[in-house]
Amino acid sequence: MTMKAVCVLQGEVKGTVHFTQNSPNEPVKVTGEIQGLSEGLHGFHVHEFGDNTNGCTSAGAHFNLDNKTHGGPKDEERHTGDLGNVEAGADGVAHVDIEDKVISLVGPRNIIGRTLVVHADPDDLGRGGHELSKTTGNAGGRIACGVIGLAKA
Ligand SMILES: [Cu+2]
Ligand SMILES: [Zn+2]
Repeated sequence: MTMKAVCVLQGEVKGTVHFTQNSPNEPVKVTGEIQGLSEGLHGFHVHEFGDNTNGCTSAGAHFNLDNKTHGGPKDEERHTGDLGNVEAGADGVAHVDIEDKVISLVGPRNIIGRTLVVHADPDDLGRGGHELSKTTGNAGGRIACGVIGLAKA
């Protein structure tokens, strides 16, 4: 049974991101477009709470089911919600096209009801040597976010 979810990102930049998972054991496909970004890489994560009452801040830390340290999406040691970066071109548009095996749309790794966040700066994937590298990737401010909701399959 295919599951689908969607997130409308709002803030300093705008975008729409779609999530599709064909079965619970298959990766989640993350696709979409974000507009208004500065050229280059921007940290892209699922944060733990679907709470935007105080803007993107109330979404809390990175969704981290297994109590791991921050990393890149291909790393063994990563937060559940660590999706790495999106990359905007000179036109400020990032075309999102990610497949991830750690997040899910069902079960304990379910991201539905949590918040997707886009950051001002690149996520250093835990390797930057900054004091924040191992918690946030030193990705800077939260320039847009949105709650991930169930979509029509
Ligand atoms: Cu984040
Ligand atoms: Zn993280």
